[in-house]
Amino acid sequence: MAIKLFNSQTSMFCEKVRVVFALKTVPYEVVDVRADERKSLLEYTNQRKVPTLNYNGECVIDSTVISARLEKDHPQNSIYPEGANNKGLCLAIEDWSDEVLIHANHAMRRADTPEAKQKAEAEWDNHFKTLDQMYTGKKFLFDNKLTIADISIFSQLHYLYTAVKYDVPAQYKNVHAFLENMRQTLKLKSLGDSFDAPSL
Ligand SMILES: N[C@@H](CCC(=O)N[C@@H](CS)C(=O)NCC(=O)O)C(=O)O
Repeated sequence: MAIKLFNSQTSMFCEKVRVVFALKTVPYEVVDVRADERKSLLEYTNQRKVPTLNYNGECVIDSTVISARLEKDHPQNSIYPEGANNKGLCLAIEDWSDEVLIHANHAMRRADTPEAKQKAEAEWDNHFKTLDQMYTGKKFLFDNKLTIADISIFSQLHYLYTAVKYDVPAQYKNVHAFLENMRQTLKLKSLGDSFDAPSL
């Protein structure tokens, strides 16, 4: 049996999962859902969301569930920090990033009037302030070790940069430093590239 990832190269949640696969060096096949307008995904799962995994015959949906499942079966290079307190905090930040930053990304992408753009910028500005404080003096959030919290945050910021084409304002120096750290960690030639390496 093989592992198949129903993937869209531009989806931030798919990028999150591709990074986890690479960290753990777990091989997988890619099904590009854009190639057949999600027909094979719909046939397999009766729903449209990616990332979806055919995990040796078992259907696993949602980037958080997929990441947790990969961690359970492939514990090498853990995506979580040490200790129950930090793990709980890490999961909460993963969820915040996936549910809250995505909202800001959608708002910015869909902003089609100056008022909507201003509102979306204000929403992101709040999040940049939070992120800039979170990354003060830190390469990564937990013990300077890359975790799923950093990966989730990066995938949203990366989408903002690549797909929404919005630059993080220069004043948020810690956010810029984090993006550069992640670019180097993921061995991306430029921040404009999407991540799809098989290992790290
Ligand atoms: N919470 C889900 C979100 C997945 C999601 O929203 N995927 C988007 C692509 S970024 C999608 O496939 N949307 C298509 C649709 O809803 O029809 C996760 O973490 O995987």
